[in-house]
Amino acid sequence: MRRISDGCNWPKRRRRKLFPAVFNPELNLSLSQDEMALRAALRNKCVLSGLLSQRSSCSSHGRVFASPVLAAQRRNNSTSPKIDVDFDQSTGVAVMRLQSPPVNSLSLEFLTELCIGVEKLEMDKSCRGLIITSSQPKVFSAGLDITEMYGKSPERCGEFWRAVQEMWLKLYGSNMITIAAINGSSPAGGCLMSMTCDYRIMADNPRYSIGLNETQLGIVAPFWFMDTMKNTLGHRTTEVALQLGLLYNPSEALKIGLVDQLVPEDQILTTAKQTMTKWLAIPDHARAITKSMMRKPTIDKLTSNREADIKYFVNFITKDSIQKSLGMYMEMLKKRRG
Ligand code: CO8
Repeated sequence: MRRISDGCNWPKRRRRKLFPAVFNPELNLSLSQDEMALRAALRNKCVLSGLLSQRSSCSSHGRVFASPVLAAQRRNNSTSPKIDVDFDQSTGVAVMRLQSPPVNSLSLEFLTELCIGVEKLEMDKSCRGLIITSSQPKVFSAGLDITEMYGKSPERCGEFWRAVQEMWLKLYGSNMITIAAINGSSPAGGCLMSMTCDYRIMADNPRYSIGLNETQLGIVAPFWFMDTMKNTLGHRTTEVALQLGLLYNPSEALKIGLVDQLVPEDQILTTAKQTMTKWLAIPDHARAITKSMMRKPTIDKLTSNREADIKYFVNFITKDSIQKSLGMYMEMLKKRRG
């Protein structure tokens, strides 16, 4: 294995694989000074990869501590184009707002910002809780950006899928208390993101829906999407939900345990903060170890099959028949709008 000269034990090739968008100058992401600083630190010190390795090796020991360089940088609340993070030092709770119009669909760029945002909070030992919500009206997240999976090269599809995996690994494996304040529809990848959280509060509006609807697009939810749902709902309910690609309204979602609580939309954030206070009363160390023990087998299953999962995704998504299904689905979305 080739070693790099900046003191990091990870070879450069591995770092690129773990967080490719950071190393891809062609993506031309618009970054805040904070992200630029993080990326610079990343290049120089291999902080993120180091953390990723630390977290996977010591996730059962509670929180991960940051380097002093980054600790100084992250004191400022970060605001990036697609996510807005408001960290309240006095409570130790951050509110992350997804703000990628029109529907918070998860593009490679968005996923990269999201991962950086979560990573920064994860590294801050004063941040104990994260509430994820949406700034977009009526939509929490429309799931994966379909345009990232349609008509793209296998290389680009692979890079996109790695970022999807990274988002899931970061959120499902987070040491922080995570609460999804679902203030709009949350299909597919949006539902997955919600399910990574420790607690889900949804706005009680019958127009909103949540679920893994992949089969309706002619695609198959990967095993780790399925596992996350199984861990939330149990095997039987998941089997029916996935085969039929069901989207549930808030009452139905509450009934099957896909969300934990329904509240009027204007109370969603207050309720999330109140719930967070209850969770914060539990000693962090004990709670985080418990969470890690519950989730580790599911996380390990993906981490040990990551490359195979990417290969499978790329082969699957680039098939003519699947591309045709996605094309038709996108047309249907547009027509529905018209
Ligand atoms: N990706 C890209 N664009 C999207 C997406 C999306 N997921 N969802 C909506 N859009 C676009 C629409 O096409 C529309 O574009 P335009 O303005 O150009 O016409 C615009 O966003 C606004 O959409 P709507 O008018 O439909 O907005 P509404 O507020 O009426 O509805 C919804 C919002 C409910 C979110 C609705 O847009 C919707 O149902 N979207 C589709 C959601 C969906 O099916 N997502 C599935 C994505 S696939 C996924 O997440 C997991 C894939 C796993 C792959 C595994 C393979 C092995």
